[in-house]
Amino acid sequence: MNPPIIVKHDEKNTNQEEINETLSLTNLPKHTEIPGLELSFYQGCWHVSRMLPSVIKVQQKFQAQDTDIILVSKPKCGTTWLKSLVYSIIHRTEFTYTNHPLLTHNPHELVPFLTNFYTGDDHNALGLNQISSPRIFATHDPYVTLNKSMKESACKIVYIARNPFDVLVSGWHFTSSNELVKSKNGVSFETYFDLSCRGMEPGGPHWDHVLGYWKQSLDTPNKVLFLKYEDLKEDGVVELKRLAKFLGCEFSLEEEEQGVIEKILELCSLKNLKELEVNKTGILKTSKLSNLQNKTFFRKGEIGDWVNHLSPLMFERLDQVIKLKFAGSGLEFKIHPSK
Ligand code: PAP
Repeated sequence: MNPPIIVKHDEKNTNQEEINETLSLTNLPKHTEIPGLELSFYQGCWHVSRMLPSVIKVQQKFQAQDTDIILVSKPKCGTTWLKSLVYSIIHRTEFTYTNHPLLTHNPHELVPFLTNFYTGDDHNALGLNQISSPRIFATHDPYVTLNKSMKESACKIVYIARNPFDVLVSGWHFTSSNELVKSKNGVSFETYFDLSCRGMEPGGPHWDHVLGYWKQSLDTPNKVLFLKYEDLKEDGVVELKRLAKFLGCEFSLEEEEQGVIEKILELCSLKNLKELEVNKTGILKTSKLSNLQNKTFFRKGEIGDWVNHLSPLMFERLDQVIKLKFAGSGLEFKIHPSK
């Protein structure tokens, strides 16, 4: 096993002005409707401005290997969960369930975002070559911004989508817990809701992000696997089998009989991860976004929590946007739990 990849950020190495100039970011559309969190519009997607130089470096400099596994999501669609699951599937013969790295490491440490390697002077990117294959990385980038070598190599891309109503609520909670946002008196749910309906939240517009990968998964199903958070919640065994098969490491009959799939699901369940000391305390060591606490990644994890936040009028407005944007795509989302 590789040791967990903990990339520390040396703010002194991040000469933001210089990077902005090099990458000609200053003329991009920006908005500051979420106080403390400036967003910039790059290639059809709203990014947190201070992350954008790293996003562009990944796009320009990363070199994918054929054996890489790239996990992709719009923020708050199940990234943390997917990281835990894929890490556990890939490394399933290396650990028992009493000495598993997930028991002592936040999933974001075990499966890093690619942007973590491209901050400041890029010295962290050197570490990429020291990771043994298959390397597992994550990104929130939309398909248009995805690094060319990821598209052209034989690496596998796993996308996770989630119903836009719960994503919005999850996004608001997460954004509200951001120290920079809190220091500016936070963002109201109404403001965040309105921004999301206009596609102007981090990672938005939601529909463009999802549809970009949805189309790719239909065109190249062996290259891009499209998962839904709700399917994973309601039929984890079936989805994990699909996932392992796609990754080329199908569960054997013997493993199935031994309950390996169920054990992975249990290990990676929100209930289990949320109660671990490592996830209850501490600051995410790989985060560049100011003091992100490990616990902020584990909240309710339900299908349908939006009913506790959206008024009927709000539901109506977002529902209309969603119906319009996803019309004809064949893509549908479950917004209530089955049972
Ligand atoms: P990120 O994109 O910032 O990494 P991400 O992990 O995608 O965040 O989203 C967090 C959501 O996934 C939270 O949803 P909620 O706000 O509706 O509760 C979080 O609770 C949920 N989540 C985290 N880990 C798990 C898990 N193991 N199983 C199910 N849901 C999870």
